[in-house]
Amino acid sequence: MSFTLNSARVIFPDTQVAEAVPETVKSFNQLSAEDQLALLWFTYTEMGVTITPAAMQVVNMAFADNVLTQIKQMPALEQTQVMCDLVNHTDTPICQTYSSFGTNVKLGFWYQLSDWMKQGIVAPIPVGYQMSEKASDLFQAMRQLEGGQQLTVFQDVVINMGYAPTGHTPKVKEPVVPPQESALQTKVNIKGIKNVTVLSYMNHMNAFDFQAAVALFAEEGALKPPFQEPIVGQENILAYMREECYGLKLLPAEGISEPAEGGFTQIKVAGKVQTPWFSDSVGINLAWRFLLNPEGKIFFVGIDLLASPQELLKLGVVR
Ligand code: 45D
Repeated sequence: MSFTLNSARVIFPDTQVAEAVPETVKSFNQLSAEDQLALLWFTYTEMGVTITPAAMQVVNMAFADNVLTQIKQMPALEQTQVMCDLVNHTDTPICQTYSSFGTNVKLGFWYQLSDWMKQGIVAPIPVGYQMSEKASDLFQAMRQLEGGQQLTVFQDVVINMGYAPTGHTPKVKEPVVPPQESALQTKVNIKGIKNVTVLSYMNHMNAFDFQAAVALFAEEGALKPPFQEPIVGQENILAYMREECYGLKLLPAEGISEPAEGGFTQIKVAGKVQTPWFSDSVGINLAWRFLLNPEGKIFFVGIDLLASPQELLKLGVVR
């Protein structure tokens, strides 16, 4: 018997995933636009970590310049309306443009607005805004989440704002960034793992050498990001990496490797990832679940957000 994508997805079934994230996003989406904006704003300003302004340099903000300038010049009420439209997925030109941005441009867009809100250039959340009871409860729940989980909620919410007509707006094409020069490249050490494919995956990702990382996959290999469906095939994975992975720092710590059916090998690695937005002030606890085919190519890798840091330590015991 050989693996299929469906049977590959469920390797290491005991991995405890941070289900609190999709649950929070779901309750969040049921709130009014005003409540959503206020709740995000209160959580964001309370998090106690600030965005690394240098992160904006790795983002192609030119794509958002027009819209940002437009918003900047609006009267306050209109500015608030634009933000509500984005949350409500209203069909407006700005919402459509927003939907065409890649993840980092969307995050950068809100970062710019938050900066202008602090400076009084863009309408802020009204001081003393009273959230509904539901929103206040969710705010308490958000506060309990680990930093990395809060960030994932933010990212998820921000990605889905705006209006995409047929559910599919053509994405703006961002330029391809060259990999880091080899002199600057670092090599990871993963306790318990000597597998060359897995080590090379981590090293290539950290060097932003996505072409080399994708070459480690089988032709029809798949990569499953947290809370998303798998991305299948080298070409699609490369496009995804170019859009989502620039500036990420993978910090794998420990792993286990064992034989699986049909000459395959399954390897689970736990560790952290840092996003360029917050560099080393937030570590996101993750696991990578690799399934390598008999040729040593990546047939499947699932990336999961872990429920708790304890999951990092349990590795050898629970799988
Ligand atoms: O007024 O190996 C609000 C893969 C609204 C690839 C706002 C991966 C109100 C393979 C929005 C609050 C990618 C899967 C204003 C690994 C309001 C692989 C502003 C994993 C102004 C490891 C809010 C990578 C702002 C992972 C400015 C898991 C919010 C990466 C900004 C995770 C929020 C990255 C930001 C994450 C959030 C990044 C910048 C979770 C960034 C989150």
